[in-house]
Amino acid sequence: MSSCFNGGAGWPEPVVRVQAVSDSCGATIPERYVKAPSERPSSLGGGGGLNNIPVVDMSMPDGEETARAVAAACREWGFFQAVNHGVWRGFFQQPMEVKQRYGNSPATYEGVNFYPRCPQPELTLGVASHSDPGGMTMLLVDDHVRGLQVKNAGHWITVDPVLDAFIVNIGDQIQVLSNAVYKSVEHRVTVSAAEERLSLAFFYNPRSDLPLAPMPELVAPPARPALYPPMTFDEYREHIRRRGLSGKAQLQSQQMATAICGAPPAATASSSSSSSASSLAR
Ligand SMILES: O=C(O)CCC(=O)C(=O)O
Repeated sequence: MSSCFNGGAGWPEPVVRVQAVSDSCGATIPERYVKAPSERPSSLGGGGGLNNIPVVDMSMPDGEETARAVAAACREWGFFQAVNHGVWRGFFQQPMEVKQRYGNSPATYEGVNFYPRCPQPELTLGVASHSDPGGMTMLLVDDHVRGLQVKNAGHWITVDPVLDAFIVNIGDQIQVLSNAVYKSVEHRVTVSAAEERLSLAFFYNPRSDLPLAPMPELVAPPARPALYPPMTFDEYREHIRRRGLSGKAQLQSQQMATAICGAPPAATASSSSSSSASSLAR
């Protein structure tokens, strides 16, 4: 991946010395950060710049209704903003030893993204188009600076962040487990000439050595065969590392391999699914 702000060896490893690049940019960005016209922020714009990923109110009294709203968002968008989640109050009221358990959990990975001002934002991206390789991501973003764009029906939708919301998105591993019922959707980040931006990402990932495959209850050939072969998260990350960020190409190539080679053996798929689902739930 190459961009003004996260250049070099390829996500997920952070290779970011972006402030230095930004400080020395002057009025133009270095050639290597200029995106091909089809990848620039203006490409495939649409939706009239609407900011319409679903917003789900987590404080609704009817839990079933909340679950339905989350499920619909995961099916149709792969993204939603969770508001009234009560995480802050609930979290900080916990005893210290409980709070400490949340620090440095091996199942999570936290990243801070900093996007400095950029003199030519129309030519580049802060983060290139990608889907998240893990289970699920929760983002806290600047509520006064836009930048995150989500692909929907072939168009880039700019997210309008709601104050104190978590932006939640499905990653590739949940798309695999759900046999593509829930979507891990392409997203990217634009930069601004006027304002810098910060975001904080919490990545919830499965155990790295457990083969993940579609859950048996979501597989019903011939109408709905298993769309992905079993693969551990380590193997999947290695696959991505070799290919670099490329939108949804990683999962699509797996899907193609399954179509050519046939469905994975049922025993492997079922033996992995229940434990993988619980590890993803962490
Ligand atoms: O900064 C953002 O809004 C999104 C960052 C992102 O896509 C990522 O960290 O994977």
